[in-house]
Amino acid sequence: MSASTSLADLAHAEWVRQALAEFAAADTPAQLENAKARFLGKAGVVTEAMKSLAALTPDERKARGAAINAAKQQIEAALAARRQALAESELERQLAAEALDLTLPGRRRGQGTIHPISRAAERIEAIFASMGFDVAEGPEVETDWYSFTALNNPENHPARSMQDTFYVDLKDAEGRWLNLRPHTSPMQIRYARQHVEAHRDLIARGGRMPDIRVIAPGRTYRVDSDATHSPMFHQVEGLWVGQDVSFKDLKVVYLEFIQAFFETRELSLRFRPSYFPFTEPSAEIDIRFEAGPLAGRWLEVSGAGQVHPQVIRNYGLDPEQYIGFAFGSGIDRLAMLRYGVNDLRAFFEGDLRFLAQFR
Ligand code: 2NL
Repeated sequence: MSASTSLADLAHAEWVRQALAEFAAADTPAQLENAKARFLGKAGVVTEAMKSLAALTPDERKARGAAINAAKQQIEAALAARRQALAESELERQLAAEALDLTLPGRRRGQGTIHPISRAAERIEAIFASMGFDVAEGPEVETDWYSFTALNNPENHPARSMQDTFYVDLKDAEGRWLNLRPHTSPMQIRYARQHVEAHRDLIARGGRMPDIRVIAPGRTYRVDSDATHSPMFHQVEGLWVGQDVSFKDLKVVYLEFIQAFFETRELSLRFRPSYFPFTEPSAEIDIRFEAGPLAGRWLEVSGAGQVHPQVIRNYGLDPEQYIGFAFGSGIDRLAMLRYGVNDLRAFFEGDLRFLAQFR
């Protein structure tokens, strides 16, 4: 090996040492690429040395070329190692910056609640079910016969007028406009007629038909809108028909219901004479809390009465043999009293600040 070759080897070792030092000093990918250019770029030390090989003899070129290549490979290896080290530390930095705080509570989806009117209705259904009443639900769009005629409303009764009842632009088989039911009584009529039909043979043989005991809760509609009336409201009607039921049964059932609904025995009932076309005699039912924030005032909560003989006939029964008692209460009003709500409209505006209070 010639003397010049060993000297050149020394220079190559020095390039490698220098390149390693500059790569190590580079803190960013950009600085590293600049350092790389000084050694491996177009005008870099290594590239220039390669170009200078052309002037050498074949032997010198072979020896020198091998030495340059060896140095170039070491520099490239060092460059690759430093690139990877910088990439890894950049990843570490990013991971640290974007770290998740796993101790933070998760974002929960807001939980829905049962609407207070639905809650009141469910409570009413459970209470009457516990006293042996069936729950009947049915159409909100009704025929004239079920909403009015079957309930003994005279042909000219104001309830039938467009000032009081919503009509639908469709006619029934008798050519009369369909209505949005102004009470849930039509469902009581449907239920009673089905019950009678189901026991037709028994009744014809003079047998004893099982009593009709049913409540009909649901949406009802009247042309009315202010702080205490909504054009859509909720009603529950109750009906008990049998061969030996009496006004006493109505009183006992209603007292039991209202005390269970308000969860207090410190509650009295008062029946005041009234008038409805479908009951005779008829009464308004008032309640009075004997304790609590509402104590002392009589509050009207229901209409009631003995089912009119004509309505008994419309069930398909003989009013000489069957007697019935019925009541109708506003669910919205009961819910207002139960939950301390003073404006009926709050139930129907869909404001979550109001509704979320009923969790
Ligand atoms: C009221 C009055 C009442 C009835 C509803 C009824 C149902 C049938 C037969 C007889 Cl099928 N009566 N229901 C009876 C009396 C009063 O409601 O002002 N409710 C808020």
